[in-house]
Amino acid sequence: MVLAAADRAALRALWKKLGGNVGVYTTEALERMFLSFPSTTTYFLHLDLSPGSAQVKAHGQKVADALTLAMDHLDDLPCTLSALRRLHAHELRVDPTSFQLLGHCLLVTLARHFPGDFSAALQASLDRFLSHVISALAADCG
Ligand code: HNI
Repeated sequence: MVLAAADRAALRALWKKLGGNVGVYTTEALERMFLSFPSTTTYFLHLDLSPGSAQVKAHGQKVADALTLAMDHLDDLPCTLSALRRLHAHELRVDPTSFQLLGHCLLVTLARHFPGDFSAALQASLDRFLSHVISALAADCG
């Protein structure tokens, strides 16, 4: 799967705008996911999930760093994310639906914070990016 040049340009511009705050938004997306879709908390019972939790914030930063890494390796996502794929698929056994829920919550979070930027075209580009990441987290690295 290949992202079109227009998608890449839109995504790079958005990431530039997010700057050092990607972790802030991924943390908010996680908190939103835990509240809106409580079944997803079952993977995180060992963490403090209370509002403002430092553990959720630290986890959000890890997810943010992984997404930024993915953004820098759009042509090689399966190999770039292979260790994370092994972790999520084999050790954590995360349900594929939960990935969709986190992606959805990230879209909603970004739409809330950047309403002026969040055109349907940007939504589509972000959705394609997240679909690629989620597929890579489920696919073998050739
Ligand atoms: Ni996920 C750990 C990235 C979706 C449950 N996850 C990580 C880590 C990264 C990461 C990075 C840290 C790995 C490490 O420490 O070596 N996770 C991502 C990304 C996505 C994602 C990029 C999707 C976009 N993870 C999900 C989903 C769930 C999930 C949808 C479950 C609902 N992840 C976990 C759990 C851990 C985890 C559980 C271990 C947390 C811990 O600290 O013990």
